[in-house]
Parts: sequence; structure tokens; C-alpha cells
Amino acid sequence: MSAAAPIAARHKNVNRAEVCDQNFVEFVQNWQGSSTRPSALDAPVLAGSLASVRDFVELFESQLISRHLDLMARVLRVKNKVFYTIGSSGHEGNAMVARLTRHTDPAFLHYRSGAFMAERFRKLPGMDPIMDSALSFAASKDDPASGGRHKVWGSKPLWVLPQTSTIASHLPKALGTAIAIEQARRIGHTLPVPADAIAICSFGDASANHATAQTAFNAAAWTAYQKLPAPVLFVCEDNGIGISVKTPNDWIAASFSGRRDLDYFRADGLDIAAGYEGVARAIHHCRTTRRPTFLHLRTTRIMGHAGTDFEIEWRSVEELVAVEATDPLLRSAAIALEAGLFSKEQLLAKYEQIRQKCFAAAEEADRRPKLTDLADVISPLAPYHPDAVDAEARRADYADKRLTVFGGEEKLPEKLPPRHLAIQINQALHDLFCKYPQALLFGEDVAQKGGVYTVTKGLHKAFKNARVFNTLLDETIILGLAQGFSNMGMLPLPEIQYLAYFHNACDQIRGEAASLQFFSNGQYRNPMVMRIASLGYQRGFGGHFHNDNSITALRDIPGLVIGCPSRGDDAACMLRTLTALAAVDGRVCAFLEPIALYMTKDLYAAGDGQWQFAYPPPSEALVLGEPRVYTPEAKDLVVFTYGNGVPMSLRAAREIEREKGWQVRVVDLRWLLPLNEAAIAQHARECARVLVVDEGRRSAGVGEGIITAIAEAGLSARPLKRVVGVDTYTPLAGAALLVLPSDTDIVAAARALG
Ligand SMILES: Cc1ncc(C[n+]2csc(CCOP(=O)(O)OP(=O)(O)O)c2C)c(N)n1
Ligand SMILES: [Mg+2]
Repeated sequence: MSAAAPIAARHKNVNRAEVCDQNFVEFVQNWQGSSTRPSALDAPVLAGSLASVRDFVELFESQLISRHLDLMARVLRVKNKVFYTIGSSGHEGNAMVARLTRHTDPAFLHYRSGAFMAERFRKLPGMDPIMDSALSFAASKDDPASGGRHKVWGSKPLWVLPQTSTIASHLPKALGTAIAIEQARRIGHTLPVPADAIAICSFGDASANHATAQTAFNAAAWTAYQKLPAPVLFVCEDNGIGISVKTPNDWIAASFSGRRDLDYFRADGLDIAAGYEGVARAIHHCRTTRRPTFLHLRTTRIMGHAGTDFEIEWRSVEELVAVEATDPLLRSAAIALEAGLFSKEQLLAKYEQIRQKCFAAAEEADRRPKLTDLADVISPLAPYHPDAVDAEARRADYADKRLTVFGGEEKLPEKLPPRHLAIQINQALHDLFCKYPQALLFGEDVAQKGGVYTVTKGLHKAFKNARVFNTLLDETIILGLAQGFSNMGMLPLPEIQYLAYFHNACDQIRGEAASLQFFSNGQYRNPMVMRIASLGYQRGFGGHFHNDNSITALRDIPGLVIGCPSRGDDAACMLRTLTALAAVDGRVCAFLEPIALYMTKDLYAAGDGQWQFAYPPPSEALVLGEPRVYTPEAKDLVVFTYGNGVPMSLRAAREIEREKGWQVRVVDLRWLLPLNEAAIAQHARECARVLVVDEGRRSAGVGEGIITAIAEAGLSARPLKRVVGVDTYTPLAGAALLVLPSDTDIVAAARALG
């Protein structure tokens, strides 16, 4: 039997939260060291420390608040009064980062940032860290951060933007925010924070390995390498473990201390007296040099990953005891006693007093209202003020600017002959850039080249590099930048080069951008209009990755708006509506531009020019959800479609009319999310037969939504058929057309309707 066995036996059923709690009490009770006389508030707390007595006393209190919130959560979770137990114990040194930064430095926090939060609460008068946090733990509707939607660290007045649980996903937007702070000056934009603000973002040591984290480090360094400012403070809270997987010894230092253009600092987060200087140096460096800064903060993890993690089941007791001995609160207690700031009794009394406050707040939070109404839950998700959006979309008070940009009255696009989709998107973007001085367009190859399909040609020349610029080749960063710019009040129009390449960055929209209004109870918003070159039919060219027709990954993102034009005049109007939705309601929007229609000029026959349209003057816009209906008086057959399906269906309609003598109505939905179910039902009701032409994939595509809307309207008895893409990747060359709907497929399906 090993010597450890008796210890193990003793600890078998012991609750580690109680152990840590008891450790603190016993540590203070048993403390034998001598005390010096308390020094003046401004004097170093211990000889040689950069932290003053005042700094230390307040930081220690923040640490204790954080600790007792954790302990409270463990106790009240089992009584169903608290719904979250991932704690901050062992990480309380992060309070130093809060103390040495400002409440106007936007912060994107790790879930173990309780002490940072408690300390940041000091920055504004009249705020209550304990009650506010307790309300979030209790999922109360009164939670000032998320309105009871999640346990988050967040605060509008304190510039803490609530984060999701997806580790590392907040690093790109933190970098984006830092870059936005600097970009504002270059475009004359008034920032909501001081010009010398920095963006702070904290994360764990295991998270530092994540692709999303690594791309943010790389992009920060890529920026600094070009001598461009990027004042982001990456705080790696290194506790040496991620749930149960140990980080190799010294991995964080080894991996980050020598990285080019990512300036590395380290500090001991387990010891305020010793660690304060390192934290201060890192923050000073970041603020004054405006360079990306990596602060490696030593922490430890006390009480396991979460309340559900019984470490004793997978880790030896000796190891747990050793970890618990590194508890930073024991070190803070020692400093407090050594510096004579508290007697043992005073310290224990303080400890108990904070415990009482946390429990009292939690009990009070438990009595506060919960979210009990569905409408309440989703109210911040997709705000929509139709009148204001419409007025904003039609606002055309930039006539002088457009005269300059387009080069005179006779060159205004609405005075020119009808044009095709790519040109009209380009003209609409020029108009929007005149309208919104805070609009930015960025992505891969969008600047001098004007994009792969020249859709953004001329914008860089007209609006210069500060507003139209190439990014590095990474979609996650492009979308992180977009969030950062909108966090700082700008209007980003990020471009994703191809729909296939949206998917590898999808989480930045799905998990992050689209969820911000929800998890912040509408207090924060990151409006944007993301343009994506999309869909198939490039005449057999390009293969799958340039012809991706999968809309599914976008379709179920809550709160997202998706527009998909089939013709240039609609595209121009839709872009106005989307930017208005972003500006008025803070919406995250996706604009799927059908590549194969970019240059399409003809509809029925080569040279007929029937797919070119007059440019709508800037006072025209579209109402969200409103479809375009061709032959609205037709009643024999209605075809629901969008994108490439529209010209195909119009051609097929002519054939069906000829063959069957039917009148065919074609409905271009234009808006794919939210789907206008009422309009779909109305048109289906008015027509004898229904055809759905969906160039997306069969499974979970738009067509399913259309058919569901029809069925739910009680119209399932209507003869109905769907022409839809096959569930496959798109092959190269002519074989591509085998997997996508064609004109003849549409005619054949209509024929089969009787
Ligand atoms: C993208 C993603 N993958 C997995 C998880 C599940 N998960 C939550 S925390 C965690 C470990 C994180 O460890 P670390 O970054 O060291 O932070 P710590 O909890 O140690 O502070 C994992 C795997 C997650 N939240 N997000
Ligand atoms: Mg860790």
C-alpha cells in the first residue's frame, strides 16, 4: 500500500469546494507569520511590489467576491436556484487586468473572469458586482447582462460584451475591435470609446491551441508586421489544464514567447504582490505601442472544471491537494496578514461577510422573475421596425456625393441604359458608400482587383484604402473584423469570396454575430451585410467549390436575414434594405449573389437583353420579405423559386404555357430568411398547382420551407412538385448540370402535375 492511500481514503467523498473553503479558513487561523504595521494607502503592499496597499485591498476584495460567487453557485445549484457552476476559482489574479485597464477598454472575457468582472464594477459608481452576477447565475429576467438568457460576463456600461461558451470564438472579434479603434481615425468616424482604448480578451491555455485562436494571433501579428496598429491584449489564463487534458509543461511560454510581432509578457496571477508589475507592463505596452500583446498569466484551477466535474474520480488526491495549495487566495491572505492590513479575525470576518452577501444576493435573485414567456425570450433576437427600416432604405440625401462619385448628372446609373447584375451591385455599393461614411468593404481581392468577378471594381479607387481593403486570406478573420468594426459603430460589408468558403467560418455568424443581440438582451449589436458570391450554374466551370449551393448552414441561424437577388435592379434595392436593417435594427444580414447571373444579359434567346434592367434611383428600396411576382394574374400554376431558378422558371413557364395552355405565375422569393410564409400560402391558395424550383440541396433546403408553409396553410391537397438540387457535391465540367435543376426538369415536373 502506498503512503498516499490513507490520504486517498480520507478524501474519497469529500466535496472539493468545501475543502477549498475550509483551506482558506484554516490557513488564516493557522497563520504564524509576523505582521508589519500597515503602510499608507499609496505605499507598496509588500516591499518591492508595484501594487499599492489600496490596489491590493480592493483587488483582494474582488477576488473574495469572485470566490464566494463560485462557492455559492455550487451550493445553490443543487437547490435549483443557480444554473451555472463553471467558476473562476484559481483565476482570481485576472482582477489585476481589470484594475489596470479602463471600463472603456472593450473586454471579451473567458468564463473564469469573475474577479476581472468584480474589479471592473469598481470603475463606475453605484454598480453592484454581487447582485448583478447573482441575477445572471439565477437566470433571472432582471439579469442586466443577458436578461436571463445565459450566465454571461457582460455589461453595457462597463464595455464587457457577453461571450458564448464556444472557446476561442471571441478572439477574432476582439482583434477586429482593436483594429476598428484605429481604423476610426482614418475614416473620420467618432468612436464610442476613447481613441487610445485597447481591446482585451481572455481565454484558457487549452483554448490557445484552437484554430480560431491561432488565426487571431496570426492575423494580429500579420497586421503588426506591416506596422499597422492592432492594440489587442490577449490574456492567456494558464492553469495548465483544459477540462481533464493537461497542457504540456511550459507549452504556452514555449509557443508564444518567441512569436514574431506578438509581444509576450508573463505575470504571476497567483500572487498579486509579485504579478502586478508584469500585468501593468503588458497593458502599458499594448496601450502605448498599439501592438498586439500576449499576456501569459499564471493561474491554477480550483474545484474542477465545473460543478459536474468530480476530479476525484479521475485525478489523484495528492495531485488535487497540491493544486489546492497553490490557491491564489491563500497567497492573498498571506499578503494581507503580512502587510498588517487585517488581523486574522478581521480577515475571517471579511470572508464571512462577503459569503453572506453572495448568498443573500443569490436568494434575492432567486425571488426575481424568470423568463416565462416565449415572446420575451426571443424579443431581442430579430428586432424589426419596418417603417424606420423603409424610411432609412429610401433615404437619399447624398445627391452631391453621388454626383462626384459617378462623375456627373449624365453618368448617374439611373440615367444609363439597363444593365446586368454585377454592374448594378457595383453601382449600388458605390451609392451605399456615399450614403454611409462609416461603411467599410473588405475581404479577399476586393480592393484594386475589384473582386474575382469585378463586382467591387472602382470602389477602392473612389473611397480609398481606409474604407475598401484586402484582408489576409482567412474567412474567420474577415467575419471577426466585421464584428469588431460594428462593435465600434461602423457599418461593415465583408465579402466572402465563395459560398463554399463561408462554411469554414460559419461559427463567426452562427455562434457569434447573430447571437449577440440575444445574449446581451439587445444591448449590444453587431450589424453587418455579408456579401457572398454563391450558387451554381457557372456553365460547367469551377467544380464544387465555386458552385456551392448549400444554403442550409445559413437558413437556420436565428435572427439572420438572407437575401438572394436574381436581377440587378432587385439587388440594388435589396442592398439598400439590408443596410437599412443593419443600421436601424442592428441586424446581421447575408446577401447571396448568384455568380452565374452576374454577367447574364439575356433571358429567352442570345442577344435579347431581357435580363438587364434599369437602375432604380436611390429612393427606391424593397420591403423585407416581399417577393417579385411575374404574371400575378395567372392561376393555373405557381412556381416558387429564387436566384438562378427565376430566369429558368420564366423560360420554362413560357414552354408550359405553349404546351399546356396554362397561365403560369412565377414568384421570386428574393428573401430566403425569414421566408415569407404568408405570401407563399397566398399565392399557393390562388393557383391550382404548385411547383417549387430550388437550386439548393434537397435536404433541409429552402424548398422544404416553402412546402412546409404550403402544408401548414392547409393546402397540402394542391398538386405539388419540387425540382431541387441533388444531395451531392457538384462535379466539374458538364456533369455539374446533372445535379442541378434545369429548364427541362421544370417543364417535365409541371407536365406531371396534370
Ligand atoms: C470550440 C469548443 N470546443 C469544446 C468546448 C468544450 N470545452 C469547454 S471548456 C474546455 C476546456 C478549455 O480549457 P482552457 O482553455 O484551458 O480553459 P480553462 O477551463 O482551463 O480555464 C472545453 C474543451 C467548447 N466550449 N468550445
Ligand atoms: Mg486551462
